[in-house]
Amino acid sequence: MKSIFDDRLQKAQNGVAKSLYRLIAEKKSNIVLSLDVPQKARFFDILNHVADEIVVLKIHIDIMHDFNDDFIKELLLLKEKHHFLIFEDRKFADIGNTVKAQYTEGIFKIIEWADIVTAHIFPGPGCIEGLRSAWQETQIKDRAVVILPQMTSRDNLFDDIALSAGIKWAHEYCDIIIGFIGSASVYKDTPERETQLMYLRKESLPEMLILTPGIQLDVSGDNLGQTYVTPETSISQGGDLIIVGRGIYNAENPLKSAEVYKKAGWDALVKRETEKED
Ligand code: S5P
Repeated sequence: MKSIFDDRLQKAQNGVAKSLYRLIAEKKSNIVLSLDVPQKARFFDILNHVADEIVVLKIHIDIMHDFNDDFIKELLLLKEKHHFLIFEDRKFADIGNTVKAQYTEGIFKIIEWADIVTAHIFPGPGCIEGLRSAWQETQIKDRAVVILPQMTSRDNLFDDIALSAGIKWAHEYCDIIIGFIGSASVYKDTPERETQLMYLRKESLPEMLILTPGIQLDVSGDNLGQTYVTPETSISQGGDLIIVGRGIYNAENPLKSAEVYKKAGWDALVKRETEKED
């Protein structure tokens, strides 16, 4: 029997995308854990509990207290043991020369350990070229970028023009761009009730992955402008992976919560993919 996303795996050019498609099928999970927890002990405690349920660990390295090289060593050991990819949500947003330095230098040396990073599209393609140039020069085998043609924050300034530019650049830089951050809650500026997320799925290369943050089962937002939809809503509109943060790490029992999100995400994905085949 064909496993989920087999066709997309065959088409994928980037090594990180291939690994991710394989992990999704093997772990039967489309969960990206957004572990925005600055205390190292709590961070690793939660990660140790939920690592088998997730396929990607997304972090913001600049929020960690007491960052040092040991943090990365410990992270890489857990990656090896539990099989997940590491995603630094850096949201690069500058000229190519600057993002190249931010990706490779400083105390974090992100390129050395992050399989995936995020980049904004508004600086133009030079931002992507800067990251790609760093990747080519360091000759690290598998590195990937996810771009943001949408966001989940209330009243953001992303529009249909940004969306189309993101889709176009993802085509052009598909050696390093493996997909998008998507948001299910924004409608396109057209009479049809089509969301930007549906359009993103329809117009982008099939092998592109769509990762959707702003996911919670029981709440619709926070008091700082975040908006949430359920895993079902996001996946039915074209999201492939669900990014879950506080819904898991702030739960009384993060493992139980991760299991609930994993089942909701996986069931919705299997339903969508099965209906497509019929
Ligand atoms: O549009 C976006 C893009 C991102 S990457 N909206 C988001 O919320 N994110 C990130 O997803 C955000 O930086 C945070 O790390 C995570 C959502 O966390 P949660 O606690 O709201 O689930």
